[in-house]
Amino acid sequence: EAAARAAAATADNGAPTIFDKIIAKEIPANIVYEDEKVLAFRDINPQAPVHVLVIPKVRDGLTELGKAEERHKDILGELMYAAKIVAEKEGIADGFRVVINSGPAGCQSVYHLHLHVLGGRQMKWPPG
Ligand code: DGP
Repeated sequence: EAAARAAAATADNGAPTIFDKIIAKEIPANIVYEDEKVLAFRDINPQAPVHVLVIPKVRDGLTELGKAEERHKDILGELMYAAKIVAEKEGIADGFRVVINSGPAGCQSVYHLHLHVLGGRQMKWPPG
């Protein structure tokens, strides 16, 4: 948890993130779904048997949900729908969780908006 807090504390400075390198295929990722606008790949540090990140291929200022603007409404819908496609592909569509960490207090560590799709085990509430 300390490591997560430390990473989150670096916050958003608008710089490119590791996800740009994944989009550019400069570093490998285990891609589970891709279309024109969205890329989905397995989280490097999975918190559930299925843990997939869904990201926009073009960040367009969407570093975090808390900074979303009107123009991002379409891509926000694309991401949500892609999460459902990922859940179906992973065989967890009957029960899964979607999480967005936004900002340092939300424990966000990579400042390129992403949805976490989690499942394959019984999820608990409240989340940890
Ligand atoms: P968040 O804390 O919400 O910003 O989540 C960022 C997630 O990104 C975290 O769960 C770990 C994951 N992650 C960070 N670097 C990489 C990487 O290079 N590859 C992959 N596949 N996932 C990464």
